[in-house]
Amino acid sequence: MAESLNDKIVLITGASSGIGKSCAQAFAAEGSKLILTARRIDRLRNLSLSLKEKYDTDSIIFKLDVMSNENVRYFIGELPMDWQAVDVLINNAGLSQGLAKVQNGLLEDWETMLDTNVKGLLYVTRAILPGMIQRGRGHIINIGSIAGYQVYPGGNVYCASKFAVRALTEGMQIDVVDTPVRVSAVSPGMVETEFSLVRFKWDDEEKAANVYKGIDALTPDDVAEAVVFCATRPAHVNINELIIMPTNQASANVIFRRP
Ligand code: NDP
Ligand code: 8X3
Repeated sequence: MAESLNDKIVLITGASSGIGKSCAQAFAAEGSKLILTARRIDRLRNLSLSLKEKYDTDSIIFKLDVMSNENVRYFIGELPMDWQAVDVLINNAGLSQGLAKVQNGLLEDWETMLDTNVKGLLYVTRAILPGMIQRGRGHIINIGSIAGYQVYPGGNVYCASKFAVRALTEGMQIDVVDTPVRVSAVSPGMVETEFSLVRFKWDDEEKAANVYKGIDALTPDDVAEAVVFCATRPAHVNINELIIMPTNQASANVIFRRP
């Protein structure tokens, strides 16, 4: 029987935008209780209010920078008692910075990507997973990427970080194989969000918009639907990995664009 998400506690990192925000909306529609985290707290406040209005969702918001383990530990310590038994963790916070070749790359961009996409995911998981194992229930859903399967020009370090997310997903599946806890990865191709604006550091809106030119990219809602699908499988079923692409994208490097 499909798992109900009603009243489940769902923790989302990077809920202030894009896929994380859409996940918040999709899980709210399923009746879940939400822990919404990101650095831009104002956005979370607005999201929380709108979910209350639309779905009568109970949610709490936290300013959380996943790059800092100190910040993650503080956040965990601040969680109210009745919000501590997280049922679903969506490790979504992530970003790319630049498209430079390695020989021209900026060290601070590499560090931001690796600290967020890899170490941040690990910090949050390390804080939440032991409780799931102890309670004998829980589901971790990592947002990977097609960039975790194939490398594209200029993708070097971002792709490496998403290859790492894939390896960590597999590693965690091995680590919890003797427990009822599930670990899944949802790995999208091109999704139209703030991702490209962030990649170009909010400096070049036209360049960011061109990434999605001539193709019907995935929407963040498409991805959220896939995440809900993973989370609602019966308890004995785990979706190990789910790759979801726009119809006109065959791989990280093969994209058909309308002229
Ligand atoms: P957005 O830029 O729209 O959203 C990224 C989210 O991550 C924001 O909410 C941002 O919140 C949060 N975030 C970034 N850095 C940190 C940090 N240090 N601590 C906490 N939160 C952080 O992009 P997407 O929705 O597209 O990206 C979400 C995930 O999906 C990422 O992991 C990305 O790699 C992945 N992905 C995206 C694809 C795409 O084409 N868009 C395709 C495949 C995967 P804030 O800035 O407020 O902290
Ligand atoms: C983000 C999508 O376009 O960099 O993971 O492969 S892309």
